[in-house]
Amino acid sequence: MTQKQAPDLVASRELFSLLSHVGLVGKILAQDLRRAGLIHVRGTTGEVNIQGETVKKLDEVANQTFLKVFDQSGLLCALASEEMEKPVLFPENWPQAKYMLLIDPLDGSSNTDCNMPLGAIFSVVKPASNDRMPTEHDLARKGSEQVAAGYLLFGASTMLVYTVGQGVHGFTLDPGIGEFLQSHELVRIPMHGKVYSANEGNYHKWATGARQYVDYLKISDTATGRPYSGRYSGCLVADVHRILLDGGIYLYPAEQKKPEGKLRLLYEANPLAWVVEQAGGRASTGIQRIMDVEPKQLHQRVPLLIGSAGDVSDAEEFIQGKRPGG
Ligand code: FDP
Repeated sequence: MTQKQAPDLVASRELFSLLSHVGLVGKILAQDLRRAGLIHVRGTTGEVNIQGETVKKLDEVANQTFLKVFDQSGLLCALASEEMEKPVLFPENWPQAKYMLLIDPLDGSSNTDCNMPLGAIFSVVKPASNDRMPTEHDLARKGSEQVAAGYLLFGASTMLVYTVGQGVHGFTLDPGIGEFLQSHELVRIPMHGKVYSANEGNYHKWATGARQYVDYLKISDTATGRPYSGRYSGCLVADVHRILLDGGIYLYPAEQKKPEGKLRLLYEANPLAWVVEQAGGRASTGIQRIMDVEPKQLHQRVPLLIGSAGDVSDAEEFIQGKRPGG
């Protein structure tokens, strides 16, 4: 082994260990979610989180599970969560532990009480400098600086899907042996799909371009495979997972009164953007590549169009007013 290879190998072992710990969180949460109706974890805690959203008991359970698993791991110098105003710093692990984890511990919270799919999203970054223990500011990194990203999907089966920049790999939890086994290798997303996923209840809040794009998807045209089918589960992870495998587009666009959109740049958009790009797709704000957005703060929101490269490009053209009528 050359000197150049040695640190890479150590880094990849640590990353592998970090991903295994995400898998452990997945196993614990899958167990809780399977019994959610029996163990009094449905409903709300009565609190409102930093995002101004009502906290579900399962949001809290998921957040605590990530904290417990990673607190004991020794792998992180910092952990930021969509559910917590401030990140948790682990000075005791510095400087050995160079990774920082950002999580949406439970994605699709409105699905918790009706046995619909849920997810968890993670992004791993490293501090810009090795000279000092990172601060809150160091966690807000561009998506293009991620070193690992992915999600857990709690659906009919539990899946762990991730990238470390060498394609996208999917693992399915075999409940019989309690292990994630590889089920999807080097996933590729088609250039166009047949599905669009959006909360159309917000149609009249969207800007003209987004409305015209969705109108366009509904018009019959054999050459472009329209009309597309609408599919929206209320869980970003589940909707993006379908699109990752079959193609199409998920959009949560800017609204006239909420130009920043709804979804969180660091906890949701960046990690999913990297997964989808690694599979050959695209992710955009409508104006800019998601992974090039310069974050200004941890809980920043961003409009999101994500999925098949051709579909995202079409949507961008409408949103930027480059299509006739768009
Ligand atoms: P939720 O607020 O229920 O956690 O992450 C936010 C998210 O769900 C996504 O999972 C989902 O796609 C979207 O927001 C749902 O929002 P709407 O209810 O506004 O459609």
